[in-house]
Amino acid sequence: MQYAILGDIHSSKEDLEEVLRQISNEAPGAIRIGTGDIFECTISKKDVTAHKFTNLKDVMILPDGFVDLLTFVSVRGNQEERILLLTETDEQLREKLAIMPETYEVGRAEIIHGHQWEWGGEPWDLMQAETSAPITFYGHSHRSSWTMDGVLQEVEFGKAYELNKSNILVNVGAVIGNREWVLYDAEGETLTFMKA
Ligand SMILES: [Mn+2]
Repeated sequence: MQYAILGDIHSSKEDLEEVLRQISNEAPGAIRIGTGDIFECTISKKDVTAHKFTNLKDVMILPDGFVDLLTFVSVRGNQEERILLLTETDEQLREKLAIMPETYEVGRAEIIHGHQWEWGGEPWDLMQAETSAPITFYGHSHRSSWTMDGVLQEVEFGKAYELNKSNILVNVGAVIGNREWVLYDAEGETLTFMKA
């Protein structure tokens, strides 16, 4: 089974369309899965108050037709969590956000947004990850990268890397701006970074 893993879309409809087009061309049979931050929340973390908005459009970017492109499962990111925290409405989209899982399993891999982990340093990066699967796909920092046993590996777009070990962490990059995603072949145990 092949999986097309994509995330950090941040409501960028054009970038998502380009990535979905490439997935359809390069891996038409792949199951698409999101790593979260599908939507962009327009209220920053520091501006969050107890006030509850009753209109989703007041707290998020929602381009026309964007939701129609979201035909795949996604784990939730910090953007979705903030949108939920800020709103109180029976709009159907809010319910869709509320049921997004925190993690999702595919083959021997797990998918998580990654904001749950410890981030920091200069430049800002992942400090510590708590993983439970041999292979973990995440996002959050908008940088395509991967490590095996904590050692940073090369990233060449379009090249298939073998995942013959455990303790593998894969940052799938961002759809917004970079149009990056990852193709994971669970049978052949390969990983290919892609860029549309
Ligand atoms: Mn994020």
